[in-house]
Amino acid sequence: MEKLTDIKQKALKAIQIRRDILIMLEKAGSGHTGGSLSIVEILVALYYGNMNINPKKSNWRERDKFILSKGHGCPALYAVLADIGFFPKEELRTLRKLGSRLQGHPQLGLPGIEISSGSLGQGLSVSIGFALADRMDGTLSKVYCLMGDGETNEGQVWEAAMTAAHYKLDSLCGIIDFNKLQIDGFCCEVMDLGEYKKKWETFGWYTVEVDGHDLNELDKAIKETKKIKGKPQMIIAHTVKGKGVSFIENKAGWHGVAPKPEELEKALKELDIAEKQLAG
Ligand SMILES: Cc1ncc(C[n+]2csc(CCOP(=O)(O)OP(=O)(O)O)c2C)c(N)n1
Repeated sequence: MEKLTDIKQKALKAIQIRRDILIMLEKAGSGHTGGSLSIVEILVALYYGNMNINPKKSNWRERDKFILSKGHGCPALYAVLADIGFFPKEELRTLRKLGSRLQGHPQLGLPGIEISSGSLGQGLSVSIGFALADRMDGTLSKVYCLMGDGETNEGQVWEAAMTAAHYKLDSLCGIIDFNKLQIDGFCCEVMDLGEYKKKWETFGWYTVEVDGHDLNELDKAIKETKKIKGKPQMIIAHTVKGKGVSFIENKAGWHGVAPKPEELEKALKELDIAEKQLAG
């Protein structure tokens, strides 16, 4: 499996993943653009070097698990899973089509997908289940759960937060895509999250804050959290919704809208420029 150590290679990979996301969303004619683009670097940092997985044995017991609790961001996950060989890349073109394994929210049955998700607030609880099962089996694997900041308005998240700390689940690492927006506005206006880092700390979690588009910072945080004993960990990743495409960035209106053909063309041009600049 492709393991990227060089930061430039990873940054180029992130551009390629953004391209795949936009192309598949435009083809589908619907879907979640903003919240897919914001999680690209988080996924690249996890999947291309930090997770112990084998695309040829997706149900291998000792694998690290990744739970996309903010299931609507799945175009990003599909692009990564296809790129590393969990399923053929051509399948990306079937996003949201009748009978496709790539539905608008992740469904069990697609290799690499651990749970069906999309009903927000549930992923952390399921992740606790995975982590407890691993502990009972004596399996030394890590469970990663990616949530949206808006998603953490759900009360179930905080029940799970208490539970994970109570059971000292140090194999569990949560990641928040802290893009400050949710479905129809800024999180601070819809339901203010307050002193967010302190909240997780008070709930008994080891907490680290990073720039969620900085691949070095993400890599460092993921490696740091692997060493923590006796506590679950939370990586609060500050991100920009719609990251990478100027006219999509930081706009609530791009939450659940796919690019139209002319918007796709414009977006791909921006990514081409970014790629050329990076390649030097
Ligand atoms: C239980 C539940 N309530 C409502 C929704 C509808 N919904 C889909 S995405 C979303 C906003 C989530 O915001 P956030 O977690 O910040 O996601 P992001 O901004 O990263 O896309 C909402 C309310 C849902 N999927 N599940």
